[in-house]
Amino acid sequence: SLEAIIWDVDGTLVDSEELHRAAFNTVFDEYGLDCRWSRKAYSKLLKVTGGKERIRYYAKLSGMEKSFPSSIEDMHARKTEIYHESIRLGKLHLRNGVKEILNRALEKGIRLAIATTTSMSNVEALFSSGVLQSEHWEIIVSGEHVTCKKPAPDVYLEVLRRLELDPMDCIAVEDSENGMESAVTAGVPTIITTNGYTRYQEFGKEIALVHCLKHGLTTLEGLKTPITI
Ligand code: XBP
Ligand code: MG
Repeated sequence: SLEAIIWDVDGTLVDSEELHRAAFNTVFDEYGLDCRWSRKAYSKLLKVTGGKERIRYYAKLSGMEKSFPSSIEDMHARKTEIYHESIRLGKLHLRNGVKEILNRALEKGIRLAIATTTSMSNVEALFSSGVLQSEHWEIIVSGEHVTCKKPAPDVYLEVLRRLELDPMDCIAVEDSENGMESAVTAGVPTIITTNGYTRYQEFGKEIALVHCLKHGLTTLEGLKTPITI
């Protein structure tokens, strides 16, 4: 039986990648760097998970390493501040249908957990702005809690360890190839709900795929065992 739903944050609970992109671009401006991530460029850069890792990868790729600050940590900390400020301004909302699924799950006693690449402080920003309610989330594992970020299975394995559940008694909800690989490698049946950035990624035929969650988790096409919550 379904005991827990494990959620990705970025792109799944909230359509946050445009806000992350804007925060990266603002920090590049503040550092006087002549670079700007377009939507097209960012959709490729999303293959690299984690903001710091993404900046480092780009600096190398663009041959601009020397122009980038020696502390990518500091630069990324500033990006996080900018991102928090935009959340405080009310720029993020739950994706369509998510609220209903969360409420339904809670009514049925299904436990809720988060497995994310982003930082704990970014999850907390969603709590303090009221986008998510902290009391609903039993377990939260973020990028800084594990050695390897997605697509490695570490975040999911840690969530499962803390839930003390078998992966087959859970489902994961993800939006991207990297997220899918992480969850599937940990053995968790996975539902993909795509967004503008991940719509054209390759998920494989065995994966349950929906383009939005507004019909809840009951009507997912392609799910071998329909989930009725
Ligand atoms: C999300 C990410 C994150 C954000 C930026 O991946 O890749 O890196 O884009 O977050 P997923 P930080 O949804 O698969 O967890 O800058 O805080 O790292
Ligand atoms: Mg995601």
